[in-house]
Amino acid sequence: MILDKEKFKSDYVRKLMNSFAEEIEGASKLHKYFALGGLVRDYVTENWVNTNKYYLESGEKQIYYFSMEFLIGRLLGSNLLNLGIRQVCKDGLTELGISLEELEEIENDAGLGNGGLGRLAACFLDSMASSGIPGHGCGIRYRYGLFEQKIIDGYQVEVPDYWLRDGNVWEIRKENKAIEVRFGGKIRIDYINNRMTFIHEDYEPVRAVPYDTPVVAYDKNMVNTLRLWSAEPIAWEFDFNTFSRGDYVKAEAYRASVEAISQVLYPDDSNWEGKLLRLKQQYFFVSAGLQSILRSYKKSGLPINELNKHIAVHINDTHPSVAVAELMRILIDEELLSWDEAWHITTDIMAYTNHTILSEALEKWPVDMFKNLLPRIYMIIEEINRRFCEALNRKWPGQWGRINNMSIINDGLVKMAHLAIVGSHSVNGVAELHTEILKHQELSNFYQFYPEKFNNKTNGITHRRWLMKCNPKLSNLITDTIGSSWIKAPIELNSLAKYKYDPAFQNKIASIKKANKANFSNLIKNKYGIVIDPNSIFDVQVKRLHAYKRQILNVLHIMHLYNKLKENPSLDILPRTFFFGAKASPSYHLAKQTIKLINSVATKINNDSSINDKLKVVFLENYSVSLAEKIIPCADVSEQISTASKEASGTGNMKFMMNGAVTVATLDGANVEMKDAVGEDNIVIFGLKANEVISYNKYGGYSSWDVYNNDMRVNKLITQLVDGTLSHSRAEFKNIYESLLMFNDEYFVLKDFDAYAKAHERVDSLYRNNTKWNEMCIMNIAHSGVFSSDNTIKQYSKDIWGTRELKLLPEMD
Ligand code: 26W
Repeated sequence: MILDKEKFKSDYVRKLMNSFAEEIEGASKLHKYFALGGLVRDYVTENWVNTNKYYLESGEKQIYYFSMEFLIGRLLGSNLLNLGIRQVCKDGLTELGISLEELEEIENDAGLGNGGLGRLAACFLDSMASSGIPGHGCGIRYRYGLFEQKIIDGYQVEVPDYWLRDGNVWEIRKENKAIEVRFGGKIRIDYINNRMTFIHEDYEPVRAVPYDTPVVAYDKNMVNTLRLWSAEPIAWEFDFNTFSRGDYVKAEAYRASVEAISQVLYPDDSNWEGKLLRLKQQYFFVSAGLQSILRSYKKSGLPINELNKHIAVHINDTHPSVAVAELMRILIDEELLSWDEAWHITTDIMAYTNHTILSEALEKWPVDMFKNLLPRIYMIIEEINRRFCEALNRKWPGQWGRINNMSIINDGLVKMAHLAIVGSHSVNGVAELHTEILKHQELSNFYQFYPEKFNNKTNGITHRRWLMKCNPKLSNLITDTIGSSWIKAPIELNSLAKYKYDPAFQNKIASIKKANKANFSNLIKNKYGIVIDPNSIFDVQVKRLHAYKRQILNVLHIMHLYNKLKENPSLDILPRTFFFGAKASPSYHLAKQTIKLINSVATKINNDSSINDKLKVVFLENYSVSLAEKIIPCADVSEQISTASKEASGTGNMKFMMNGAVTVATLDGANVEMKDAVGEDNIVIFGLKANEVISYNKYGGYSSWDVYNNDMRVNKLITQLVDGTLSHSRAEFKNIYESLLMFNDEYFVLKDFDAYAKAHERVDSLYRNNTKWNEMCIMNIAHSGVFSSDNTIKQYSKDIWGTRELKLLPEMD
């Protein structure tokens, strides 16, 4: 948008006045932030209204991305960037004596996600809008996001993340768009007008109220919508005179049970109550989302049997897959279509992405729980399954083992991944290797039955947040060097490859990294009191804490470097600072122990002056989107070291690459494609291959005791876990010790140790050659464009959704 500085200044002063009855002099930072956010929102509303109107009137196909998680982070900076008004606002604010950067830091992260899956959903929203695709998000407005992590005595302590405490300037509550969602009760079957009719009785109603957040396109007049649902009790008239005390207690219990639905992201689901709540959450937002889509579709006057021409729904992992049955319910019970018509429309609308092969993420629900909570939906799933099993039996007559294995309902469980596959026309993995593993291992039966459904869509990241916003110096240098066309066509970053050998360009790249590192070092000093050397190699592993991601391999290797330095204090290794950032799921004991291990190693090493500051270890508390934006632009080395075959794709790997880090990687997930893009000279690959891991898992042949007995470095490291070197309590790291030895090292940490140590020796020697290192950084940036989520989303749009990329909205009157 075009905005003049003087106009901005007067708009801003007025907004502050109108919102808080304050002038700049007396206003708090919070109020200054809210005035700015509110003003930016005002600037987008007209386009937002016009976009919605256009979608409604034109019948343009729209895609709804259903996801339990949207890990958005902060919106002020990215909205200013996409609107193209960041500089003018910054200059205007400076003249008013306000620092834009300070205001940006006030915004609470919208942390409505755990990790990659939720962040991918947020990148996709940005890319859909910026590519002109009519696409919206649908999810839950959790009152509490993922917990805030505090590190106390080296342990993770979880604190509730009440991100809405100060209010949320971006969202608009749409009271008039509320929907009723029904739980429990029973189904009575009746014949009305000769049609079998299913009547839902004695159910518990829940009111779903949408909160809409604008999703602003980059340099386009389109604004899409992220709609998050909040659960509230259906209003009831409460009258002390007519209600007895018992009624009051009942009403309060109802209110609490309803509000619990949108209270918190991932309530602990290790018990029945937790599981039930999670299933309730899933049906809640899916039902509200689909009902509201149908309601606005019907407003447009288009016929119901053409729904699939105008609407697509994406199922982000198995969590929202109850959407298949809910859409069937709406089409059959409410729109009175036949089963076959409804099934054709439903499967044409639905598409499913699988994000992990770890079985814990493939949701399964006990039949009893499911039937009681969602009686009509359960009936529909039974019928879908009956027809599906019949079709299987026609293809593979009498192969009961296989049919049972593929059945949606089996072993007393409803298998949501199976429902998603059967009810969608597209099933995709998130990196080439992952999709191959799905096709030939995890889902091979389904692939044989439905080969046409399976396809790959390698993940991506929005280069607007993960380069332009988080690393403005680098972004400006790129534009100064190759022009600005890469911003709209990130693949054109590859023009940078020409400058690979240009010493002047190399120096500029190196000095930007250095400046970023120096800034971050100051931040660390102020926040943690740890002094780090900005000239040391910044070696970073930030991601969820999980055994398969192998933070343990990294920390064991750091201990190994420390052991070497203790043996030989004059050992010639380049100074390194190792950064970790990771949250562990509150009930995941081994993961929490790993955090304590990292912190114990940090304490030991950082306080040992005999190693001359050659090693430093920093655990960054409360890893989040905003912290990622700070650390990624300063990384020299990116650690992507999961056990091959286990990481579906990874997206952090791409963010580091785009900011010019060199990746130490196993051939897992999207690392494989990163290697192909950048060339094997510009990435450091090590370790077992996916097929080797799969083969060990199937046929055996690995014993971690062998490594322990034969490699004395490993032997010493394992011993140090339990001999008091790191903790007064020898039991402190017992579970880690046992997982590596007694349970035969499920993730091949010890097996890959030697290869990993050698990979790091290579890093050390590559870094010594400044010129070579800078060349590698340049090549990584130059070949990262293919991993822009704009590229990914265009493939989804073309191959799966059938949506169009609109250039601009026509001007509306
Ligand atoms: C309790 C069910 C459950 C379990 C795990 C829900 C969610 C998860 C993860 C947080 C899912 C996740 O984030 N998967 C990641 O998805 C990314 C986007 O596709 C991939 O890049 C990562 O490899 C994958 O781990």
